[in-house]
Amino acid sequence: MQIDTVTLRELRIPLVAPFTTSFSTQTARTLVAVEVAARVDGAEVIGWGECGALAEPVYSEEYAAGAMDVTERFLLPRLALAQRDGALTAETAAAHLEPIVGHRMAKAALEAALLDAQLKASGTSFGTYLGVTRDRVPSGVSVGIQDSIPALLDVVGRYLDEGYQRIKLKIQPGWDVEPVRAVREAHPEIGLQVDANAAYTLVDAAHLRRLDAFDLLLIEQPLAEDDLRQHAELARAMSTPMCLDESVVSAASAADAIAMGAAAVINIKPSRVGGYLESRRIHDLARAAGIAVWCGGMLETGLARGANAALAALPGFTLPGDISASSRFYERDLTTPFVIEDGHIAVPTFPGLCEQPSADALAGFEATSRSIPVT
Ligand code: OSB
Ligand code: MG
Repeated sequence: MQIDTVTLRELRIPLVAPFTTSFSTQTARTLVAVEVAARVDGAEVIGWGECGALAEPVYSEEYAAGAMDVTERFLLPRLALAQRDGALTAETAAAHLEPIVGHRMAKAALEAALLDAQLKASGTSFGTYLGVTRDRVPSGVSVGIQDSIPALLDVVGRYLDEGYQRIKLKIQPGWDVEPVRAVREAHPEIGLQVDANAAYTLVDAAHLRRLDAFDLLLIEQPLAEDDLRQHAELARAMSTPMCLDESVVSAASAADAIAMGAAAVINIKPSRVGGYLESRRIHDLARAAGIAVWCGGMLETGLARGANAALAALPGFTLPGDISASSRFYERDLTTPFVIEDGHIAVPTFPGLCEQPSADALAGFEATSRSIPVT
């Protein structure tokens, strides 16, 4: 393919309600949307990608403005060089970008836009490209830290009424055993799991073991991103299955975590690991190792929510993902909103990774934009 222009837009989209985790309270999603104008086999086509980076470097070291900068300054020039030989495809982009260290979310957004352009050019859906066999995936929801336990029970009850098939509670020191106990007592049968976003240390092991009483599906990332060995130690001390999010940034780190016994389950977030193609490799190696995976999220808009659903339709995704309806986060999405039906989200059948976003919605949410010729 030949890229002509890349337009980077920083968007700020209000959330339906504040989303509080151990690292921040977000009231809006600030994100970078990547639009690639390209030619594939002579046909002009537009591809879209969404960058998972948040406004601030609090989940990982990436942040939206930084992703825009690294894309313009370092990633696009490398793709420009690569395409001079006519060798650029979505599948080779990651190799061309490999000399740039890190910045996986920025790379993932660019790769997604190239893949979207390529698949739109051939009229192929992402699910077909991946070879999935399911046409819908069970929908889970991530519930932020609330002001009180009654407020939490109210929010959880409403999500269950909407049909969500499993509930993930964000936890942090001071908001863990009691909220989890309250939800478990109110709903003895539901699929329930917790996510600490690295808010604990191994010193908290005895306290975290108290969560073993609540029949949780898993505990996600209790310790710091680089604490693989300590996660392995904590995993041995708890009966709740250990799941990693932040620590797994590549197939290589997934292989290490599995070998060390640091992960019984892996949250695959396409943005965190550098894209959908690396996500599939992690899925493949985890499946071969007998490790369950599920698809995590970064409050995706319609530019990426459907692609996450397609990925999650691969056979190794045996646990419900954080793939909720658009309405979980947004009153107005950039594309046709994704809806929950009978507890599931449909795997899209449109060509590419996403629908063409609404020009009105883009304009309404746009903070800044830059169009960069790629020559
Ligand atoms: O840890 O999974 C996480 C959102 C932002 C950053 C980190 C996380 C999350 C979520 C939301 O839990 C998941 C979603 O997009 O539905
Ligand atoms: Mg997480």
